[in-house]
Amino acid sequence: MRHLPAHLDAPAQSALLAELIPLLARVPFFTPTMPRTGKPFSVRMSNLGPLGWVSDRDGYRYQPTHPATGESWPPIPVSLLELWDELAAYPAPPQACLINHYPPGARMGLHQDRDEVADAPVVSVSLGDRARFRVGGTTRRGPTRAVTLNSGDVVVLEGATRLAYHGIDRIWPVTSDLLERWPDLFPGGGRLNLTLRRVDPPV
Ligand code: MD3
Ligand code: FE
Repeated sequence: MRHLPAHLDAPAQSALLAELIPLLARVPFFTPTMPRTGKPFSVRMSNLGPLGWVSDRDGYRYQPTHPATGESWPPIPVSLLELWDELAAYPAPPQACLINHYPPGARMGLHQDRDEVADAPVVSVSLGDRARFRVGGTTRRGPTRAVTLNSGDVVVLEGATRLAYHGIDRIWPVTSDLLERWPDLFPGGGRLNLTLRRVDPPV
């Protein structure tokens, strides 16, 4: 995995977040639930692009519309498509930008991302509070290592790490003031993570 600390400087982070705000008014955060059990995630989600990742009692899947409103996901901003072109070295654009919001205290358990074409990278952008990211190998057991992700950090998952187990152990509250400008949208601040994903093989 390639970790690019502070790949986005503070003005670029603000500009990106300002672009996302009106889009999030069209496709508000929803609370995904676990397949079968219906247990809610502590992370809230939305998506941009032709496809969005959703999870509910029926399972995980990509779909073209918001699970609560039925609205189409808005297009992925050009700035993020340019980031993909700069870093992904993949012959097709991303089809989904999953937006995760971690309120203070939210976590994401160890998992693999296996709902996409496996040979495309995933490009991740962190905004807001600092997080402890954990990444292991391609089995659930075995050693893991922790990586601190700060606002503006970009991570590129490619090659062997693309199918690695990974998760977010914790968010350190009030370690960034970026999300404070929109308290109605981000009560208590927290962290945003954007992941650019290619779902289908290139046409
Ligand atoms: C490592 N998100 O949305 S992003 C997810 O910070 C997810 O919100 C985390 O895991 C977050 O599925 C981590 C970085 C990331 C994304 C995909 C990966 C790391 C990965 C795929 C394989 C290995
Ligand atoms: Fe993941």
